[in-house]
Amino acid sequence: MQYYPIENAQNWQKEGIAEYQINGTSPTLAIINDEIKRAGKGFFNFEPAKNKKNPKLIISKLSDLNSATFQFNKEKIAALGEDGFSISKSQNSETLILANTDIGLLYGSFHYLQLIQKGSEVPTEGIFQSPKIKHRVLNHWDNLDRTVERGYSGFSIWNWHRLPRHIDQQYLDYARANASIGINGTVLTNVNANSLVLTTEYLEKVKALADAFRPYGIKVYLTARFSSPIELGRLKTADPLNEDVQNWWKEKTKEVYDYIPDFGGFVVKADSEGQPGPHNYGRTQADGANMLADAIAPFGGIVMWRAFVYSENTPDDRHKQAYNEFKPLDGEFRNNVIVQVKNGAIDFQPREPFHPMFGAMPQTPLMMEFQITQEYLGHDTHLAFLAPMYEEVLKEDTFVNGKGSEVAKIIDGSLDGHSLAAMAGVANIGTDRNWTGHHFHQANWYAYGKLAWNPYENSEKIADDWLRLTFNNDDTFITPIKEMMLKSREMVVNYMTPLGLHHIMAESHHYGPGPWVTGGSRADWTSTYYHQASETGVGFDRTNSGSNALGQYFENLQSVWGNINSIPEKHLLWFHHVPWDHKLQNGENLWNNLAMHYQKGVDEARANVTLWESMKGKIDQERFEHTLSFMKIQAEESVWWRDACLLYFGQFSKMPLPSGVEPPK
Ligand code: GCW
Repeated sequence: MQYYPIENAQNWQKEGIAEYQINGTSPTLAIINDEIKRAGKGFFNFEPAKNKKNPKLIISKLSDLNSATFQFNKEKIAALGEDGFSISKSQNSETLILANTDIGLLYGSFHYLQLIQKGSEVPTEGIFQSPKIKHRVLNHWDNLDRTVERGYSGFSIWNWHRLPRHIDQQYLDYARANASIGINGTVLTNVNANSLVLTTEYLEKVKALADAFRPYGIKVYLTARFSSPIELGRLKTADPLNEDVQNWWKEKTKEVYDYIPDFGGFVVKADSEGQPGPHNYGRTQADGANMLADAIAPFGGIVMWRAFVYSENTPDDRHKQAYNEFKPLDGEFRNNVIVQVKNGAIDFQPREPFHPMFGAMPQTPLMMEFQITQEYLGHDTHLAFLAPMYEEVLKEDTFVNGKGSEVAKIIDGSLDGHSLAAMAGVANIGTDRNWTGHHFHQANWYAYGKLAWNPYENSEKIADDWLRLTFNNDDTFITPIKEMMLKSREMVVNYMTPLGLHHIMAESHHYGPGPWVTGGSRADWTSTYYHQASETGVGFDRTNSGSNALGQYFENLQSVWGNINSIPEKHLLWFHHVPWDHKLQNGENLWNNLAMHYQKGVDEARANVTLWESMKGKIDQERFEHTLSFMKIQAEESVWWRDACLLYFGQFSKMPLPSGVEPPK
């Protein structure tokens, strides 16, 4: 989107945007026009000419094109639906960007400009794309005072004080960035919600944002605090079965739609970490969700009801709680409710097995919630390219309908025939000049968008494209740095939580190591709960000799994961309590393996610094230096993680460090 200059451009690249035609007029088409002008200036330092006699680029909705003049596959394009587009060559070798809607054209135009930047020609068979997931949303955990929960890149970009009258350029840049990767929804507010956002004063502000985002195809959503009828409506209760409460939500929803006729819907976190919810009234999650669903249904909105429900009153393994609560409700939700499930059962760890709810509720559409912000992966300073983590989960086979029942098929609705499909990513952006703190964390925002559009996309392609669009097209830079990106998440797993360890981060802020943390007010808010280290071994027994969380998965997985010798080692300590001297596949015992993983993570973080230093001169000085300083922080802190964890666990294993592992200082 920077449209940096293209050196040694080929003719097709220049001619591709030199003269163009856009059929029709609308705010969205005006944005496309603006992008083409920007691209011409940026790529080639010229001004593309519009509506010349024989334009080489034609951008048009099907309904605005004279099919007698051009040959194209009408049915195929019509089948691409609302957001899809095609890019192809006409018989006279014009490039045609065609779609059924203006938003489809916007996506197609961005795609085309990205091809030009990367130097990739439109293939002769053309490009036909449409998103596999209808609602592709960012979740901002942004508070109204502009702090951001688990946000590490400055403050919230929503300047509520200046809204509604001032529309900051940053909002438009944000909308451009999202549209360029297919994101079509934004939940403006934190799931730990403040009911104030539903007041008339705030709705005016929300409307201003919605108006600004509309031409970019981005719908606005809000988090709804369950107790709002009490806080705003002065009712005595928020019981979802109470008629006054139901009416209050109906009225409120109508008001929201008066301001924002295409409002997307509500996102709700209830009965979790102190948030109010239907439990307060002895009601179920379905009762709560359906009440809102009924209020919003007449306007075409949806309810994204989060499954991140766990409570101190349930002494059972936290892993099991959401499944236990939601599975019995399968089939009880209204058809405009989608249940929003985190990728894993605990909480956005560097690695988790997929959430057992995927596959367990065939009658209910389930959406994926990924975290883009790196709450548990070193915040903004540690480089971790997250596409491989997202891809790993999406590709996991749940076996619900036998082999081939991957999580991605549940999310896109294809496995159970649901048309309501969505994906949410907890945003990592803020007021930092580069949006995301670490320059490379822009890649995670990008990757999220790409996987929401197509959950079958692969990480390698995402990294390759992102690097080429962001830095340059120089393979001596792209090849090694792409490899570095692709390995970076595993590197973080190695120096933080190898072999299935989890939630051993320091208390509250979750940044550094804290496997010793016992001081939380709740058993499940301590680290020792999750690793269970003792002289007998380490790991959480979730097999049938322990909590049997494993019983929530399908048969094939129960038998493979239930066996200490056949479970993939990456999940070993998640499901098993393993003796220190137990031999793993490489013939070394558990302790040695643990130590070697930690050392590997450190070695890789250090090697990244050296590699990056060798890239000096290949990209601009500013981003080079910024990234280098963050990588040095990461390398130093990987040592901190290794030393802390090995010193801590070593008290239990009482074994010496294997050769090749540096002793802690
Ligand atoms: O990951 C945990 C975070 C909380 C967050 C919660 C959630 C918004 O530590 O900060 O609250 O998850 O997802 O609701």
